[in-house]
Amino acid sequence: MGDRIFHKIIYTDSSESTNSDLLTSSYEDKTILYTFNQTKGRGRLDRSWENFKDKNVALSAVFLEPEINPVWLTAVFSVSLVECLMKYGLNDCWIKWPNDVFVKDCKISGILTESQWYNGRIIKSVTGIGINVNSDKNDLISIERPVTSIYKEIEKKIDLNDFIINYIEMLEKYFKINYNPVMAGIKEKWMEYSRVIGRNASLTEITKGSTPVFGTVSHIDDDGYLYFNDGKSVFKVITGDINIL
Ligand code: BT5
Repeated sequence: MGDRIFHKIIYTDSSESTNSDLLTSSYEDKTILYTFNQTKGRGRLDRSWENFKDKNVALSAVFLEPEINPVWLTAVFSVSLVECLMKYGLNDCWIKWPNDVFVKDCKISGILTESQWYNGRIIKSVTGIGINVNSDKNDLISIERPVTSIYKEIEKKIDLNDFIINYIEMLEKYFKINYNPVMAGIKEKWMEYSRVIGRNASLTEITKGSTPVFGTVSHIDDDGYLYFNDGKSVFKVITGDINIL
């Protein structure tokens, strides 16, 4: 099976944001940093990600000069999570393109990939995932949208350290195969778990104040772009908020 992809796995008692830590400090390539106490988690734009101390997981990995399009980092993180959740007995897990994992109608996880560029090249990408593991109804009620946790779904508390080990094993499995997610079948799995292909959907740019366009999703290409047909033309997007109608 060869060497491990993630050479260094670091636990920290607390972090404002594991993504920010990896972005602003010098860590070795493919270091993982995780905590159960993230205090200022970030989503896309200036959205926040709630952690709930010692109940949930925040994990990020750094990729120096990544050999692959960073969109596949997001894809590997989400496919790995869906398969990990299935092992814990959760049914009906799916990926809401491009960066959320859902159980039925509820968000259980969000992923954020951020990159730094120099001279037209990506010198560093950081992918971070927040996963609701043991948070209960009373915690989650503070979030303004339908959300869930593993605990809420299976009514059993999970050992967070075991969960981290299982999740990293899943990441290893998918990153190991030639470090090429397209080759490794990640694209197929991403499409399989993304319930958007062929569906009627609305698509909203993530910039503030934008209005949704309506149409259907045809496919995702090898660069991770989603193709959207609004009835007049087919155009491709790399990010956005998509909602199945
Ligand atoms: C995301 O953004 O969902 C990406 C979240 C990434 C968090 C990880 S944790 C490790 C690493 N370090 C960081 O600082 N960030 C990453 P977005 O698609 O923009 O969604 C953000 C929205 O998700 C918020 O506006 C809330 O509506 C919702 N949300 C916040 N906390 C949540 C939670 N615990 N569970 C479910 N939904 C949540």
